[in-house]
Amino acid sequence: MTSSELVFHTNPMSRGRIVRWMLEELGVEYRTEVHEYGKDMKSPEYLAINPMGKVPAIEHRGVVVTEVAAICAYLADAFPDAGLAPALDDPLRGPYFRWLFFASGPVESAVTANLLGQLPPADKAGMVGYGSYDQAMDVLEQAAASASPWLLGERFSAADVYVGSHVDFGLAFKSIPDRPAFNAWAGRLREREAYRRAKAKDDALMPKRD
Ligand SMILES: N[C@@H](CCC(=O)N[C@@H](CS)C(=O)NCC(=O)O)C(=O)O
Repeated sequence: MTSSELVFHTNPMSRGRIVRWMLEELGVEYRTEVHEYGKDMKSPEYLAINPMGKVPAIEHRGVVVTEVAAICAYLADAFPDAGLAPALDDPLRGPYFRWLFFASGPVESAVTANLLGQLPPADKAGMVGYGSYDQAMDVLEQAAASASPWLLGERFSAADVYVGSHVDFGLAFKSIPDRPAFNAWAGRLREREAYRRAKAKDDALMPKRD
């Protein structure tokens, strides 16, 4: 790997699709390395990149970044010309981080617990980071409803890519409720050129069925 190269570690059936979309929004050059589930992702070589043995991960200028939300935020800052992160002195940086972290923590945890049938008892909402599944979905819906057209207003950002991907996947896999605000925002996101390009590239990497 040359020090300026951007390497994208992924599998087309993974959250790596979110990072692919982010990379396509940035319009930067990158090299894709596909890792198979199982032995490949748990190999010493890959564990040296991501000790979780999970995809996605990126390597950029000798820096490894894992965790989709962190990768999106890192890339937006690393390639400022694309304008996908509010500048340091821009007050929109507040809601930008708020929604990125809200989706990567509370939303992701609530959706997973719900899918696994492991939601905590209602009387424990005060100590659960996402409160309850319904509460997390209601606040996510408020975010979606405020997206006009994007989460930060006129300005499309990495938060649309990351938080919007939770809504997009959630609707597709029925892991979030089917609500008008979710559909309206996801509909706008799916129209984006970069979204379509990323989807086509990952679809082309899917295992062929005979
Ligand atoms: N919190 C991580 C989750 C990454 C993750 O769970 N990736 C899954 C695919 S979507 C994976 O690589 N699973 C393989 C395994 O754990 O063996 C992120 O946001 O990047």
